[in-house]
Amino acid sequence: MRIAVLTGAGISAESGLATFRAVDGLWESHRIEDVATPEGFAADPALVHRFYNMRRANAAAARPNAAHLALADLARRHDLTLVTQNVDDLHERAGSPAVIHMHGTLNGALCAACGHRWAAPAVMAPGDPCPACARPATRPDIVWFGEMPYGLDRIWEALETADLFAAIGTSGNVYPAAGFAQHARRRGAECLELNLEASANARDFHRRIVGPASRTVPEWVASLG
Ligand code: BV8
Repeated sequence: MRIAVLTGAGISAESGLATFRAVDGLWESHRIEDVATPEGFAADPALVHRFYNMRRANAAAARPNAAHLALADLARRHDLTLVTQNVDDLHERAGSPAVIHMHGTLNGALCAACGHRWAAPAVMAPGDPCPACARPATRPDIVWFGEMPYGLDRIWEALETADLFAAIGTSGNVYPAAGFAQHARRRGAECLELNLEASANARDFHRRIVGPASRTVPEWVASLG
């Protein structure tokens, strides 16, 4: 069976990482949409680096939970494409072999001048020189609002060939990820969401399993055989 899974901040909530909606989209009294944008970075790179340095430290201190581990197990028994909106590395640390980080990663750094990518240091600051071109044009390798998500060709392909699509711990507010269920459903996939409550795109799913991911995801994975 071909399975495509999309995860959001809710799968990492029980690992202690705050979701976006939990902080009602505010951070240091800034709207997330203002901090996580190229304009926000240009306006105040120190603030944006502070935001990501904090999240990088939180992610490093967190541990994968039973939901991350169950998805790593699922990949050993089924043809699984795992897509995450999350920028933490908890899927990898749980043992998932291939993770598509469509919104980038906290552990990645990018040079806006030459496109060079390298492993981000724990703390990044404005003016850090790029290791390749030495220009002070470094930024977190994160996809901000208004920027093109990564891996979309592979994601569309997986959604078009999936027998089963599951969205786990995502509120369905951010596009194009929030359109994935409809895309898969139109091509015949069975669509399921696992969440504490109905998401904003709940109508795109055939079924919903309500509860904390650390319980519902292992149970769901076990039910797939
Ligand atoms: C794009 C990285 C073009 C940053 C993120 C106007 C101007 C410009 C753009 C737009 C616009 N209007 C719309 C857009 C598009 C925009 C968008 O969707 N905006 C929204 C605000 C309306 N999207 C973009 O700009 C994207 N790029 O459109 O490019 C394009 C167009 C078409 C095709 C291709 C390209 C880029 C968006 C990426 C932004 N970057 N992340 C960072 O992380 O700091 S988004 C960020 O927020 C996350 O990555 C994630 O995607 C989103 C948060 O969503 P969730 O993961 O769902 O988290 P949330 O807190 O919302 O929900 C948690 C859920 O978990 C809840 O449902 C809760 O009930 C549940 N939960 C909680 N605990 C548990 C649980 N479930 C189970 N168990 C638990 N224990």
